[in-house]
Amino acid sequence: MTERRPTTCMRCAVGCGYRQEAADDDRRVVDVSGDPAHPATGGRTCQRGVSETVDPGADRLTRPLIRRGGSLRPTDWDTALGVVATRLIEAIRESPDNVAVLGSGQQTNEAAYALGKVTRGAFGTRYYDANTTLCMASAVMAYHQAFGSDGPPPTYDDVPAADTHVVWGANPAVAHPVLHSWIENSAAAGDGDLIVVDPVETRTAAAADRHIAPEPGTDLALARAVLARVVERGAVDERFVERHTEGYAEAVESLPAAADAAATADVPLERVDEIAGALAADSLIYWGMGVNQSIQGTGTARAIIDLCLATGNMGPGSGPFSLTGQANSMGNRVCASKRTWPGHRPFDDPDARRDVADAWDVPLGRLPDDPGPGFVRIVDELARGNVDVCWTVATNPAAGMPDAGHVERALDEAFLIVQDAFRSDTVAHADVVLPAATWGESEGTTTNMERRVSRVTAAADPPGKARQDLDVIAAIGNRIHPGLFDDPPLDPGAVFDEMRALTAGTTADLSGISYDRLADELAVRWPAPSADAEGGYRYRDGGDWSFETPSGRARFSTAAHAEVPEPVDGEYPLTLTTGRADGVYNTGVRTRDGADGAPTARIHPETIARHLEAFDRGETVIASRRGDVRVAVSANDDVPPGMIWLPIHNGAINELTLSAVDPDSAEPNLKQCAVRIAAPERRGRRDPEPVASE
Ligand SMILES: Nc1nc2c(c(=O)[nH]1)N[C@H]1C(S)=C(S)[C@@H](COP(=O)(O)OP(=O)(O)OC[C@H]3O[C@@H](n4cnc5c(=O)[nH]c(N)nc54)[C@H](O)[C@@H]3O)O[C@H]1N2
Ligand SMILES: Nc1nc2c(c(=O)[nH]1)N[C@H]1C(S)=C(S)[C@@H](COP(=O)(O)OP(=O)(O)OC[C@H]3O[C@@H](n4cnc5c(=O)[nH]c(N)nc54)[C@H](O)[C@@H]3O)O[C@H]1N2
Ligand code: SF4
Ligand SMILES: [Mo]
Repeated sequence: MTERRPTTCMRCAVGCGYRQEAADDDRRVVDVSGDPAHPATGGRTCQRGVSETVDPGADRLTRPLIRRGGSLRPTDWDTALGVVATRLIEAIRESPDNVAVLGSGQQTNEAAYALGKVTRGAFGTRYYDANTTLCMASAVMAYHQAFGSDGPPPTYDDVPAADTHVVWGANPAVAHPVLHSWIENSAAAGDGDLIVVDPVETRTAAAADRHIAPEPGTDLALARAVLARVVERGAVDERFVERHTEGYAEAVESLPAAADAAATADVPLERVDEIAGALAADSLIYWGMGVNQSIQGTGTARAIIDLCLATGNMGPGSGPFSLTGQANSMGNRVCASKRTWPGHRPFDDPDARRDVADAWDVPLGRLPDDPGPGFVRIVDELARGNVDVCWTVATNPAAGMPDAGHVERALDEAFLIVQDAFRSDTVAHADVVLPAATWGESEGTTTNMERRVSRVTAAADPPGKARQDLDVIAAIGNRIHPGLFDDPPLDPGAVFDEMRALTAGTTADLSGISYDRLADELAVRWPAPSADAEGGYRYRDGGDWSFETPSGRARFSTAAHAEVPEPVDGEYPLTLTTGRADGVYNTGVRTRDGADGAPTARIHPETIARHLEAFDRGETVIASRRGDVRVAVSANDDVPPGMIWLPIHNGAINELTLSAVDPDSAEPNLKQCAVRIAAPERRGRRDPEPVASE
């Protein structure tokens, strides 16, 4: 056995510190345990994180593959990269926007930074985005609009210090178990209060002091009703509002009558008052995909921020705290993102553009002028035949995106390069497959949801010919723009140094964080402008508030509730929602065991009773305007009548969902669409493609 090396769990953005151990003989990770020395999590872990890290399971990609004569066949790296480079060069010659790149919040900071450098600096395409737009973009946009900068103000230190915990459209008992245990402990202490806002009685809701169940897609109305009651009850922190905010009068002016807004959300006014009353204590409001994944995601997240501003719930033990999902979504936004340059530098700032072009040693004119239309609309460009080559890295759009049938057709329109560790649904559409290393096999850093940068280390060798993402990205980058990187294999520490230098002096300053410092301290929060600085609660310079807006004040908002993009009607009378289950991760690439395994829909017994003719031996078909999926049924009264709940962890689910996006954040409305149930009559879905023997 080798010594235990510190690393970080890459399964969710809680970012638990691990120690991992590999067997000497075959260099596999054999054991992982919580690292008691880790400053963020102190040794805590959850079962899913540990088991997925030790045994990633599923079908690993071990050799590059190339499509010949209609099937994917093994090839060597030189051939695969040669073909990739030729296709990219031909495409870019016509126009940089002839290439699309889809990245991920599951890459290390180093790989994400390198991918941004290649796509923006070597290709110059505007069609670049990461799957974080399917996930946290609405929260990011709301922070940006309200505070002038991305990322939540509070940190984990504030959880034990808060009295009221409002969990809005999130299910941390399942999705962020370690954080959930801190929330529960804090709420259980003294006079603490845990309030959950979710149409479904989730495990988090069942464990709460109060569960408030709005009509799906009415959260903005509910948040406005709460603010209206806060104002009417005279519970506004006028001193904070007066000194540190702007737009309060307009916000109040724009408020609906509390009773009307409560009725829209189908929540009794007394329950609205319970939330308003609880906010008088030090309160954290956490939120998740039930808020973000909506055409009103940004507006709702801002309404939640407004509640914190109005009640003076800013500062230690309080504030708005979005629950980031993927392990490194936060890092992806700092290192390379659709809207910003490294360090959250504004996309259209001429100085930022010059600094970035200089640092990358690429012509300024090559940097795209506009940040592109976002993940979902990029794929629409593929569907229209406007993009010749698409490269996906650590994302599975054929399954993870809304209206997946349309996405699969779009992916077939382009020459598709898939860089993945596992045989994902997207691999079936690939022209070239680049096999990547994954957890325990890659070196780098990741950034958790409280902005803490932590090391990710390799204890094991990747299987077969798989290579670390960073090396694959650099190899492609150097073929398009020679000298963009050192020759692979790269030193991730040097890439991190290049990236952190570019963040110096920005709002997301990582310049004081180095691999040496991480070896000593294990994890450090940004902003860290020097080797002994570490970020804490944001926007509080020496105790005084200074937000990153032009006025230095936080901004109130005025958005008003609008109907969901696809309301139920006579033809499609039920609302479909999709969410996380225990022990299963996102599109479920690693947990399908090769079986056809129909997903299980949770449906209220009353709804089942009303549609009995549609059930056949415990199965039914859920149909939307875009597709239909055969499902097993579990009668479940945690789900309200009129709603169908499906787990997201099956490639078929998104055949049903809707590609409408929030106009501000470009995040899709994944949480509500209209469906009906019909008697089973199966429509085939593409099975995983057999691969010629390796
Ligand atoms: N076990 C597990 N953990 C995970 C993941 C996983 O796949 N599996 N994925 C990770 C990732 S990438 C992410 S982004 C996070 C996501 O973490 P969460 O945001 O907690 O996850 P979800 O289950 O997608 O959605 C949260 C809740 O939104 C509710 N909801 C649906 N519609 C509405 C609505 O109209 N209003 C309100 N208020 N709520 C609504 C759902 O009922 C659900 O309980 O989880 C991370 N952790
Ligand atoms: N209906 C519905 N759809 C949803 C959601 C929902 O709530 N409802 N949630 C959305 C959210 S929040 C998210 S984050 C997205 C996620 O959407 P996707 O990104 O499409 O889904 P994942 O399953 O996370 O895909 C990650 C891919 O990365 C691969 N991978 C893992 N590790 C590595 C690695 O180290 N290197 C490389 N190269 N590849 C690796 C995995 O094998 C997998 O194929 O799904 C979105 N889709
Ligand atoms: S809570 Fe998240 S980061 Fe922590 S061990 Fe579980 S999956 Fe990993
Ligand atoms: Mo996510």
